[in-house]
Amino acid sequence: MSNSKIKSTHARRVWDSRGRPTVEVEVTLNYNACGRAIAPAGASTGTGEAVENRDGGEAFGGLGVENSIAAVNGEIARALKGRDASDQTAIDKVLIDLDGTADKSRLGGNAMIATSMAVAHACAAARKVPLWRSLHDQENAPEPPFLPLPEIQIFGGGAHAGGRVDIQDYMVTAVGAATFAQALDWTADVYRAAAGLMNEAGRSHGVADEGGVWPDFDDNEQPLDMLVRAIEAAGLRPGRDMAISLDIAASQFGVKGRYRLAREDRTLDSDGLSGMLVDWVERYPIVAIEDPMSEGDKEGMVRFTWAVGKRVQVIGDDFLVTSASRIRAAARDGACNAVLIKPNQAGTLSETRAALEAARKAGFGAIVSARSGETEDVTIVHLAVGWGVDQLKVGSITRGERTAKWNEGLRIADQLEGDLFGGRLPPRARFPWRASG
Ligand code: 2PG
Ligand code: MG
Repeated sequence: MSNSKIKSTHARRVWDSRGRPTVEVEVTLNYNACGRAIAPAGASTGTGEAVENRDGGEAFGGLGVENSIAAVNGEIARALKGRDASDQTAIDKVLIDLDGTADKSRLGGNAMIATSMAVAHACAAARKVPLWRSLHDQENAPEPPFLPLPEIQIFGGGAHAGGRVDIQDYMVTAVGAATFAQALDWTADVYRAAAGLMNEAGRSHGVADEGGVWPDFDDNEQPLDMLVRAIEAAGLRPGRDMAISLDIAASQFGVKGRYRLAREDRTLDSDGLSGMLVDWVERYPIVAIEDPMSEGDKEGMVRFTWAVGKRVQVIGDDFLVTSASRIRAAARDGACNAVLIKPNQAGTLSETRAALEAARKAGFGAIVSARSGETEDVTIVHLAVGWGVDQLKVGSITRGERTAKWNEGLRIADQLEGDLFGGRLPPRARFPWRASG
């Protein structure tokens, strides 16, 4: 298609939700169809992630992105000019070859993912369809398309809340909701209830990095009690309507099988941490646990998955870094049963898609996820719908960079026939604990 040839690629510096610079890329095709995307940024990053290109030096505390922008406006723009934007795999291969490193450190994962996503947006614009539809059509994905089940933060923690508690994300997921809109309605009720209860307890001190209520707790378990109380106060049944989901982000407080819970002033070994989490699974309505062990603790992951993998999703984030080969290895080892899919961990859309494919082949659950440093960019919502991914994680239900995504989901729901989880299985049936009865 001549109207899908790339005419120009342009980058500019914009700002993320932490007030840090990031890269926005605009790709324009012949006949002027245009696509735009912004790179997000993590705080709790896995060591195997595509590396961001940050300038260092004085400006913006070393977090400047002038080198990334120069890379896009210079060599990337030259390499993409005249190429067919509808061949995403070929475009991404150009970027990967041009970068020439294993970790994308030369051009920068931030420059590369923003470019890769902008190309997909431009292509959808040329087709005059929303990105989700453009992706869905190319996939030959099953009809009808459906909305993902949200996983939404109520309390932040860990690296997203100055280490106030050790665990990073205390989330809820509306396993009993009939529609995407209802899942958001219920979550908003729980958020309001949780904020109110914290207020009553004199523990209300604003919000954490991803919009969750600030975690003023005495230990790492108190937030779980508070979540159950908030779910009940919202008139919902814990475990049936609304379940709990956790991101332990254990790489943040564990090295070499030693896990330091600073909030509780104690250090656990791998089995000790695993035992604590298994105990929580027994006593709370938990359906998913992400990164229960640190990224290097494969044996711990295997033992934990063996212990509870039939009852909960054991999700690899830092552990798998959206890498198809790591997912295949984890499947062989039995080290997880689900994976977080973050485009900027992989660095290009094609590699993100390949990770999802590997997850599907392995029978893993998949959750498309935002980063803690986000913007108004809504690409991930389109990826989840277009690729037919069951779940979506975007932080909390407050703050513009989060609501941009949830609200885009509501718009897509309106474009689909009926507000739906697609007439597919009720969402709760997708969790192992339901599948195994
Ligand atoms: C995570 C994400 C989102 P970050 O760990 O899953 O919560 O955080 O982007 O900081 O890695
Ligand atoms: Mg995580």
